[in-house]
Amino acid sequence: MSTGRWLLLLFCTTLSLAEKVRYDGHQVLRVIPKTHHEISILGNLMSNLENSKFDGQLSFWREPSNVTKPVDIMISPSYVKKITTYLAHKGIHTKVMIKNVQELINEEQKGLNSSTFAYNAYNTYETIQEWITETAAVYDTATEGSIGKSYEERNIGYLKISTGGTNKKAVVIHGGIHAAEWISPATVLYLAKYLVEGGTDAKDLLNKFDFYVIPVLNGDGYSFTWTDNRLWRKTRKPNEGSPCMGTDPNRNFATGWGGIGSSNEPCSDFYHGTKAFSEPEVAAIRDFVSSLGGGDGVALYIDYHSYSQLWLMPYGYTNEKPADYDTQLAGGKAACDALKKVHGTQYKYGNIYDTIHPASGGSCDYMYAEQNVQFSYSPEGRDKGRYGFFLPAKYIQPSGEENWAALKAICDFVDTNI
Ligand code: 0X9
Ligand code: ZN
Repeated sequence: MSTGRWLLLLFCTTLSLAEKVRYDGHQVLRVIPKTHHEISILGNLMSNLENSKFDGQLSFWREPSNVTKPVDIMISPSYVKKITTYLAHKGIHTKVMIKNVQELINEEQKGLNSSTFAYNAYNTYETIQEWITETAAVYDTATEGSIGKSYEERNIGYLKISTGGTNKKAVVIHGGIHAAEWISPATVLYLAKYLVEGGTDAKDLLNKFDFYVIPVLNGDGYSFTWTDNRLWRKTRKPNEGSPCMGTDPNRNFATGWGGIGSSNEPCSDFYHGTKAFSEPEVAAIRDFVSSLGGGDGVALYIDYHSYSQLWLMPYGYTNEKPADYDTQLAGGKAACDALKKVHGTQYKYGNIYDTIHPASGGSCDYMYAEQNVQFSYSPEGRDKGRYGFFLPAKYIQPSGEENWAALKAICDFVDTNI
């Protein structure tokens, strides 16, 4: 390569690095609150944060909810000492989960290949959409479709996997509603791989259901995590009158919209938007599930997230249990038991409100309560906080394998219980 081209390459690399948000010295601290008093102290920290007192210095990766439920807070270097001292003063113990967030990001970036698709790697929005087209071209059972467009007009593609026949109900699976949760699309792609490759197990499932797999629901946010800010969570639609962009798509559905565990502050990572379905991506999945007939056509809906290793079910907006809770819970147990058999990975299962945190306006609640999909789940994949959102790529395959076992188990369960 000529010196000129080297310099150009160096310039471009430096430029793209310089443009990205960096997290040098940012730490992730875990607090396990022991009392309701401690929860309210953490809650105050969080609302101070939303009132911009800390101006981007703190970010809650796991919000305070119940006693014994871990709270993970990412803190900028200049605030680490202040916050730990403050919490220690209040008698609250903190544990460092991640010493330097940027180091984990650097590790991850080293292994990225943004131009070719691989199941065992993290893939860009573009290569994932190409994968849809190519997979549909290769396999007879697979067809390509779209549920609509994102705010920035990215196509929200899906792969339908079906062996035909009539009266089959649908299973709708999607990843990437939260942009930073990269293991979610990666795992969902693995599930589609098993389905199209059509082993005996896949054939059994395809005799029972048609599958719709949407690898990345929030393509704008996901692309932004590759180009600008690895920790971006929300959509990318600007908010009028605010310098902050985006809405938490998993607070933008109608069920309990605007309630507990969501924020009306556009700068918050849990911002619920101006109204339910204000985000085109959220409206698109609503309309898609409706077009399949809601609960009449869809037997099972799964919205994959990370991290925490939980198999979550309705509700998130209230601590009340749905009428179908016992059956839904038994389905969750079947999924988690099967998942654990593969690599020993333990998931807990239960309603969102008690098992992770109150969350209003979520997909899982909406698909059950409003669209009448009897089995609606939001699993939180690997890990339990060691790597958080930066799960090394070598864990994609095991995550895919164990979630395939979980999918088979939940589909069998749904088939016999619907
Ligand atoms: O808070 C959320 O949206 C989910 N956790 S995450 O860390 N992935 O953001 C949990 C809520 C699960 N689902 C629904 N409320 N639908
Ligand atoms: Zn999520």
